Amino acid sequence: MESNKTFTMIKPDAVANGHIGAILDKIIDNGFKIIALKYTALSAEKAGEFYSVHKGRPFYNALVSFMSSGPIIAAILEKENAIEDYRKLIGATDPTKAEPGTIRNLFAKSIDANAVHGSDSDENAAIEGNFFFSAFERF
Ligand code: IDP
Ligand code: MG
Repeated sequence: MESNKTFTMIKPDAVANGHIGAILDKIIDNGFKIIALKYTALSAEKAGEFYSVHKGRPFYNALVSFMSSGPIIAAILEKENAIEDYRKLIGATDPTKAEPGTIRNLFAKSIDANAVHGSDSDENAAIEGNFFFSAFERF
């Protein structure tokens, strides 16, 4: 299991609000190398599949609907200690609790529209990266 990669999405709110460039700059400035990148969109079915671990939670339907509401950026990032460092860079799930200067503090409006996704484990980073990218799309 690789421990130097994480998977991220720039969510529909941050894309719609014009933050793609600023968020990618922040990712790169913090020492992450982008090894895969795409501008795409999730159907409701695909969003449901991606977030199936949250099925049954009260926010699941709203999450699926929000994540399929517009285009997203998907990316695989590489850095030593990637999972933990990226979770630190994005900040808490609820942006009102995210540390100043974190991506969610700067760009997120609410707990459901919270600007970015970040993997929570090496295992999930691999699953989530494989959900979006083939071997030919990684550099
Ligand atoms: P994370 O994105 O910080 O890892 P998770 O607990 O994995 O947070 O939840 C996945 C996503 O589901 C969150 O990013 C957020 O968009 C949404 N979510 C989580 N908890 C809530 C909630 O209590 N209300 C509304 N949406 C939530
Ligand atoms: Mg999570």
